[in-house]
Amino acid sequence: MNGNNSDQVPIRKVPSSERIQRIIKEFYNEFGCQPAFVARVPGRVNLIGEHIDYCGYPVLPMALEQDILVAGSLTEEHKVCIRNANPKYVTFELEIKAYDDITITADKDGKPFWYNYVLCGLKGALEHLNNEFSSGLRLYIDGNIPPASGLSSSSALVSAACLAFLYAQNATLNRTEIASLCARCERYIGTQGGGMDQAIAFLAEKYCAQYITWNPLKATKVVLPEDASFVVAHSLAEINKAATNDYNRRVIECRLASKLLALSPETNKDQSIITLSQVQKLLDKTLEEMVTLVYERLPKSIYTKDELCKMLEISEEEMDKLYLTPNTRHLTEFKLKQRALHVYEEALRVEEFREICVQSNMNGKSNGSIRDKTRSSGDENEILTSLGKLMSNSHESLKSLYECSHGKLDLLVDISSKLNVHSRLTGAGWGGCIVALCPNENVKNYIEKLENEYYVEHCNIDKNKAKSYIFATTPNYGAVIYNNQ
Ligand code: ADP
Ligand code: NG1
Repeated sequence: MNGNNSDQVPIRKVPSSERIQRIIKEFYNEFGCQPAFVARVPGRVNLIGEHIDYCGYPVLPMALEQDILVAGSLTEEHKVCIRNANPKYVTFELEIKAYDDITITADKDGKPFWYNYVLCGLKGALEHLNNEFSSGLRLYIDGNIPPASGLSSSSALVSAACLAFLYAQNATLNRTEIASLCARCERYIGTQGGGMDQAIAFLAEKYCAQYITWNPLKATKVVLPEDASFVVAHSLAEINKAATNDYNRRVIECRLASKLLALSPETNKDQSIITLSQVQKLLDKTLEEMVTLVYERLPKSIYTKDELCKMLEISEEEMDKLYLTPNTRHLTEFKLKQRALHVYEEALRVEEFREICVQSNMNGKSNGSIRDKTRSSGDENEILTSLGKLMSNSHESLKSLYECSHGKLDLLVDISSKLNVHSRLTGAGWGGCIVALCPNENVKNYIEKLENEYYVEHCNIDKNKAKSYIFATTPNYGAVIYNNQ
């Protein structure tokens, strides 16, 4: 990984920022030697396109300033020593031989131990290296992405660990390859994620969001309207995705919906069709036509496992093996119509959102471009309102069709709406954060009002503390290695 090629993870001189200097100092205090490098992987906020990456549809995230830093140094012992700057995360050490030997376990409540995310990254790296590695690693981790909040703290951790190990072994890997590798290896934690988080972590660029497409993985810049600010606000409800089956349940409901939609004499035995985008391609229909097809072919609100087996002409064992995950095999009822409708309609919203940004950019009214003096503030308002409405519709769909919202997220969205600001839950949901689209000139006022009306009045939180749960953000850089050598 030499980092000189633009396809590769960049390698930069160690910056003098307070946080980097602190991790270097703490690493020394902990291990008695200097780190050889620091890997940095950012969190992300998804602007639109929720729960559709694993269905094969494009998403539109941007990287945050908040990140996971991993300082590392090589050791001759074939061992990995993992420490965290935050004392609530326990120390862990592991002898490394082969990826097969790395097992990922959960605590007694079914929640993965924090270091398991690091182990996922190491396991992926070892797999990529075919177990050929020359040294062990000391790792010291410091993160400031709010955990379990839909801002992708877990993927940043997995990706930073994988990147650190590969870099330490001098592996060559471009950014798309490592993003795909990290998406695959995070699944060892038990959730069948789609790859959005790892893709934006490695492919993000400053000043623009990315339109991410799959097979092959590709990121295309989306310049956001200059007068738009994106504000992230935490609902104060946390949820660890891997500790419940809520996420995987949605993944498999989408798989089963794909199977039923594809049911026709020529396709029903085609076991390779498991995503809603594959069915769309197979049937050669538009997204709008797919919405109509969902109403025709998936009329029921609930499908039982028995009837699905009959319709798909498979046994229960085959169904378990082909489509379900260990934590969804016991389920007996599935919602297919609601999930498929959300996916096709959300995919349409992503296309519209991107198109509006592209148009607004072409008309010379965006970041980095020369201002078009002929554009009126009325035009600007119209653009932001159109984008905002797509975000509000996305939230409504996630709440009612996908059922992945939370009362606290809905309250934040409602308060925002009363303040004339459109917003939506971001990330997996069931807690975590909203992202709001706010005209630049209203940001201060919006944040101030949300602090009072949500955090102080509703959550009984001190005004100063409230400030730490809400922030305006702009698109940031992707992963980087810092090394002075
Ligand atoms: P997210 O939406 O933030 O990715 P997840 O539920 O997938 O949420 O993962 C959150 C988990 O990731 C935390 O419970 C913790 O185990 C781990 N994690 C996140 N940030 C850190 C950190 N800075 N240090 C250690 N572990 C972390
Ligand atoms: P977060 O919010 O980071 O847990 C998860 C998935 C994404 C995507 C979103 C919903 C993982 C690692 N991430 O993100 O792939 O499906 O939910 O859009 O599973």
